[in-house]
Amino acid sequence: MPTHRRVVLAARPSGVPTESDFRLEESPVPDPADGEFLIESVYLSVDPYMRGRMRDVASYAAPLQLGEVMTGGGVGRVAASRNPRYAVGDWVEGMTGWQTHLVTRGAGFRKIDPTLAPPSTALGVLGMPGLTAYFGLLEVGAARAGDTVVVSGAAGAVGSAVGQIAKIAGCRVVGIAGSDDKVAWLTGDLGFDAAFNYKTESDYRARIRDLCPSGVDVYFDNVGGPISDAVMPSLAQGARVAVCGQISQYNNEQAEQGPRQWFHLIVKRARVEGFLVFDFANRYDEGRERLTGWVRAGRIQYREHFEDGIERMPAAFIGMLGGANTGKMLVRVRPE
Ligand code: NAP
Ligand code: FER
Repeated sequence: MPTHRRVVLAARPSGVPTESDFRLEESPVPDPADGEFLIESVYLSVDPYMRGRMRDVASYAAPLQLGEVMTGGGVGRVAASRNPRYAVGDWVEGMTGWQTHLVTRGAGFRKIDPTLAPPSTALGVLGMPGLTAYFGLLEVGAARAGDTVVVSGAAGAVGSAVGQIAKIAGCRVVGIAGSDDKVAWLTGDLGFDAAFNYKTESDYRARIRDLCPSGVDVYFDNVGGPISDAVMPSLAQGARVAVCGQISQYNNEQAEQGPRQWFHLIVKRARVEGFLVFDFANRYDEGRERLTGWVRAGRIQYREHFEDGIERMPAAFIGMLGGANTGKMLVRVRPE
């Protein structure tokens, strides 16, 4: 008998989350009622935003309650259906939560075509992170041919796509990431013009200045903190800072001081703009189509880091927050 297994929020973390903040629960697999279908999860996503959902602070969604299934996107297959629009075997993507099974009427789910690309990519380069890179770079950052683009968190799901889209757009690209292997991937395989390891570099500011002699036209910020402070003095005239994420701050219980390097915004007539990928929801089809074309043509490469088994969700999430992933961090719940 298959069992429905799910990971719930057991305690609100203080600082870096630990395994004891999560709990694995089991119950019988539910049956779909009329109009519903049953999804068997195959890949589940762990994403930085989930750290925010664990706090007792309202945002675009109400905070998770203790005992609730962790929020998250997933890809799976229809295992039973009483909904005429979904047939057994269909691949679907949507907000499954951290669980092996889900019964739904289909709201927020879409079918994916496994012949276009591996289904797991619907959570990474062809999913929310890829769309974030596409719209954040081209719309918010307004990257244009000839621009110098700096991206932090460069070897992650969003950052690795940002750099490659920027190359396609004719930009010069500099990445900042947390290991020599990540840097080697960016410059050796993905076509970044330069990259450095912030964990072994003592003077970020000088390094960025050296790598961007004509200044930074677009800074795609995934991390915030000291890395972002160090980019500001190198902004070019009319620069755009697209604030996508601030992961260096997500485990802080007390907000850090800053940002304080904003005098440079005056001198450089620069614009800083935060955004959420959801702002572009009415253009997702366009974004997915272009990303799919680039991936299929080999112009965008991607990597996935897989952990195996629903019980590895907390470890995958904690690992991702600490930089264990190159590319997109995913959990494989069952074989395809
Ligand atoms: P990811 O980059 O695949 O994984 C997170 C990475 O963050 C880790 O691999 C780690 O790599 C890096 N990191 C962790 N702590 C850090 C620190 N103190 N300083 C610098 N880097 C640190 O995750 P993702 O899903 O692509 O998300 C990247 C960023 O985009 C996050 O900030 C996320 O919140 C944001 N995001 C925003 C939106 C939106 O709509 N605005 C949507 C999706 C994602 P290193 O080894 O390099 O440290
Ligand atoms: C993210 C960081 C923050 C993200 C969403 C948010 C989708 C939104 C937070 C909020 O509205 O409180 O990486 O990805």
